Amino acid sequence: MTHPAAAFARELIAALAAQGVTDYVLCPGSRSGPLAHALAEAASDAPPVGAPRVNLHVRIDERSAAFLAIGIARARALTGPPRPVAVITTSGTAVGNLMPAVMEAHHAGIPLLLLTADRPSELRGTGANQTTDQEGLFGAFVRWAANSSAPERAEHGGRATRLAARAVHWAIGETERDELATAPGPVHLNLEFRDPLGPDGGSWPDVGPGKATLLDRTRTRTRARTRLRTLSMPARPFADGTHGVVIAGDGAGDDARLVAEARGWPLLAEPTSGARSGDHALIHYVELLASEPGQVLAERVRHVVVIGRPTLSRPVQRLIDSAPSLLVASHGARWREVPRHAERVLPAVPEEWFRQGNADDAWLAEWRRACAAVAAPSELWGARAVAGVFVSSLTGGDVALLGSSGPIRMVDAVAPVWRAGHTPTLVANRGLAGIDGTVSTAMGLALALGRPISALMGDVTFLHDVGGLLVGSEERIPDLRIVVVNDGGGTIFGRLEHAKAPPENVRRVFTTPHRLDFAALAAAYGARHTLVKSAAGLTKALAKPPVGVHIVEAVL
Ligand SMILES: Cc1ncc(C[n+]2csc(CCOP(=O)(O)OP(=O)(O)O)c2C)c(N)n1
Ligand SMILES: [Mg+2]
Repeated sequence: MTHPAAAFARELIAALAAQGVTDYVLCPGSRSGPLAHALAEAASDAPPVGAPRVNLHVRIDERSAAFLAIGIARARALTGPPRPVAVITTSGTAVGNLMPAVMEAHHAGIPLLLLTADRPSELRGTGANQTTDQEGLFGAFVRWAANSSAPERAEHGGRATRLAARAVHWAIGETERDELATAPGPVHLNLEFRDPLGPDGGSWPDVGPGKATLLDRTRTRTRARTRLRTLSMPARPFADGTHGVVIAGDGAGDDARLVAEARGWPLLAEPTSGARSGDHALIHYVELLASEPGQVLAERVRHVVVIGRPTLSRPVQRLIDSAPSLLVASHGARWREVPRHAERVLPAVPEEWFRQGNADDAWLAEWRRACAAVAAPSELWGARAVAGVFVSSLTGGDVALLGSSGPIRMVDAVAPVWRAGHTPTLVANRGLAGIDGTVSTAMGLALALGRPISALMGDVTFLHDVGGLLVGSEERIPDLRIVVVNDGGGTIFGRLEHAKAPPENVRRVFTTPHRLDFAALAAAYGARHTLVKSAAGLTKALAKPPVGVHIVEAVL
């Protein structure tokens, strides 16, 4: 006889798959057993009749699993419409471990489906083991949360299918609310299961093709975007020849370059903007803005257009703060983080901004000259040099992940301006800029893309999520190279105001130095390890694409 829990789990997975959810990250546990059995069957070499095709990854640590899911979702978004990635956990503290990734996904606009198993309501508040208040645990960090009562024998089915449809709908940001407020994000389904939780050998249901396949959704979304692009904007938002700049933050995309070129304005593009190309993009813009001549130029700026979400440097933030006229578009998921003085905040770049104007060529030329005059500190070996070698090892089609703290800022300082259309894809968890989950995110990116990728991160960032290196013996190992900048701790704080404290205090409570043996660590996780101490050594270590996991430790 079929078990109600098992039947519900099969229907839910079948319905999610029909909605386009192909990737599942599962953590072990008993209460989530019905989902685990269903996924194991569907992902097996000989799936039962009617089971959907799914990509299954199994991880022990739920915090790492959820960041792995972020990596997978980021990879999917590089090649298509937003596609939710499911994370499955048992009850209790397992659920709480998802929170960091849920917060990042909320701010970065990444669709995650959190499927958390729970005791049935009659066992809650009775002292049952591993039972807590899971409903609503993620608070404002999820687009939608629903509790699903324990499946009953008398049920006819269909409930899991409807739940799946609504969950996907919310996760990809396709809601009826104000379009400005919608963006992909995490969704929580708290799923009660009553015993028995074991396998029942039951058959897979036919849930139909799914009300709307993701492909259909893409079409609706494209239409929505076109509509937004023609939103009525002031007929001439920028008078010809006015002095403006375009700031391209995380996730801006090529639109930022096109707008800068149409207006004839300089383009200040962060490395993960995807817009750091063409001849309007400037290098050394952070150093320029921090300098005297840069401040004089900044004072003459009339319009600041921000596309994407800039987070990396204080001089850029000051330019935004002091802009006499500020327009923001495609800023990311959470519009409350937009600077308060923005006159207009648009979900997408309006068509008018792309229309060619009569540019004041002298304005751009001044910026170019000023940037060229900023002497970039040259360095034989140091964090800048590592970033420089790392970035120059990347070519047009490459994807790389940048950790928070020093490394992404070094890349901002040294990365070239690429030829339009030849930019490597640089990604980073800039939603909340945490140093957590970075190894796992890189793993997820590499697994989902199915080709070698590389990551650059600091030593503390690496150690924070070193558990992300744990890939079980039954699991697929990605081809991933992680370049770790080992400068003996979190050195970013030494460049901030904290450095005024006595050095021994700064060391202990900010830098947090360690004595980690990275070679031993890599060996324990079955990863390759290479120690490099020079730019030439690093260049050599990066010459060939990685096979399996390869830790390149750049000791400063
Ligand atoms: C989860 C989380 N905890 C703490 C921080 C604060 N934080 C920012 S940078 C940093 C140190 C990072 O050190 P490392 O990765 O070695 O980079 P470095 O500063 O040396 O360039 C810390 C602890 C954070 N961003 N995220
Ligand atoms: Mg460090």
